[in-house]
Amino acid sequence: MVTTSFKTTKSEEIFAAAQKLMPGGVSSPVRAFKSVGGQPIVFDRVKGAYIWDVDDNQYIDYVGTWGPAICGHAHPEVIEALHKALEKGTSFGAPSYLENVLAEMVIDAVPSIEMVRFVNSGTEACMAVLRLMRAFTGRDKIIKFEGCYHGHADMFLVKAGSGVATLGLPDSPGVPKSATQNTLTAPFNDLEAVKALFEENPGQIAGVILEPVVGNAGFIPPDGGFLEGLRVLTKENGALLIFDEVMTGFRIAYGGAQEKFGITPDLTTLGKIIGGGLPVGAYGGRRDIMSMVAPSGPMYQAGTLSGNPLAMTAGIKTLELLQKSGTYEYLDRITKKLADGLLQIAKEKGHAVCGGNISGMFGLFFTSGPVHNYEEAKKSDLAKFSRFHRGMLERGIYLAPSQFEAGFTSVAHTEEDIDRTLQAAAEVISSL
Ligand code: HOZ
Repeated sequence: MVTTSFKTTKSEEIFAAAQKLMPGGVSSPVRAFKSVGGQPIVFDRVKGAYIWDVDDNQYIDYVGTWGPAICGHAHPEVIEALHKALEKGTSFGAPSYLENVLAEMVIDAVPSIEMVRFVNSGTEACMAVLRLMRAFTGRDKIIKFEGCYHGHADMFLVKAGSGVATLGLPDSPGVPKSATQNTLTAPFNDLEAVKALFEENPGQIAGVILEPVVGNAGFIPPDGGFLEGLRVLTKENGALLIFDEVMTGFRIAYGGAQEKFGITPDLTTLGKIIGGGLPVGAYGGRRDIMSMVAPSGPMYQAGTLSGNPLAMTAGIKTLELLQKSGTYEYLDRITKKLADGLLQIAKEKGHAVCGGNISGMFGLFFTSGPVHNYEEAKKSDLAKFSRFHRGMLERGIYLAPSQFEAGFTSVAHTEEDIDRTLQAAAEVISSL
């Protein structure tokens, strides 16, 4: 049932003003609702599994600030820890003990990480790891996968996912050819294509970088044998394997995709959850590779706010909360109930759909699928997705405003939240 109280008057006013002040009225493109259409929502506050807009509409939130809110928004223990940390100041620009604590937690959790460097975003982590893989191997070329998104640095804006996919943009103007001439691409889940690239570029490829579970082209899991195959191919060719676990790290398992699938890359990038909702990123990996990073070694990378005490504090508390037994089993259970439920409802109503979940990450495509890569994801009926998105929004369910973004649950989502979501989906899907 559409809530009669669904009004967006204040959102409209604020967004209209925002458009005169900021490009597209936003600080990051996808949230402008361009691909789904309709009035973007301007938010006021968050708590647990819920988010409220400036018109006081309440939504069950499956964006979770794009992943970090895995314990639920504004968890009281995170807020309390932040209050205490705030008393000591907001930035040191110098070493703090908090960095040791979070570094140790990350190293203990993530199989590939023996040393870690904190930065301020996933984009920054991926930029640094690119330089590092080139510095370590003395090679310039890299392989990335179509639809994978590794932040907005020039070298990665080739067949990129997330906002680039959402807006259907060609590779961005302003990126010189020289910046991307060493970026080779292959379809996700296509080992033969990767093999061919290695054969065509012998001794020239520094590394292969991927989201081990794609979240930036919608939700696309790896086929059986794909990650294993990449591990073998990179080793055979003297190249590094890099998992971009900005989304999957601490989400699909405490130790990320590498723990879940038992494949250990050489380097890993992280972000989102390890900052507990504050801006953060990190990259880490084998000690011999990380020792190349300045000031240990010659590969330069730096940041004024890196290791920020507030971000470290929120990250530490969030990881502590995730260590509670049953966390990932719970996430898996409720997210599976949601993903399976959406599929079942849509199929019963005769729609071509596919999708799934791994622990607290999920997705649904409006195509019969299965979807193994970005080309197949693009076959999804985007107009139908837009109508689905709007219908859900009007019923108090906030989904990512793009077919090409994964959904996220949190431990704060209850069975009742999932039931309410499925009830709303049944109404919306009937009317699509
Ligand atoms: N690139 C992020 C999602 N994959 C953030 C999008 C946004 O904040 O608009």
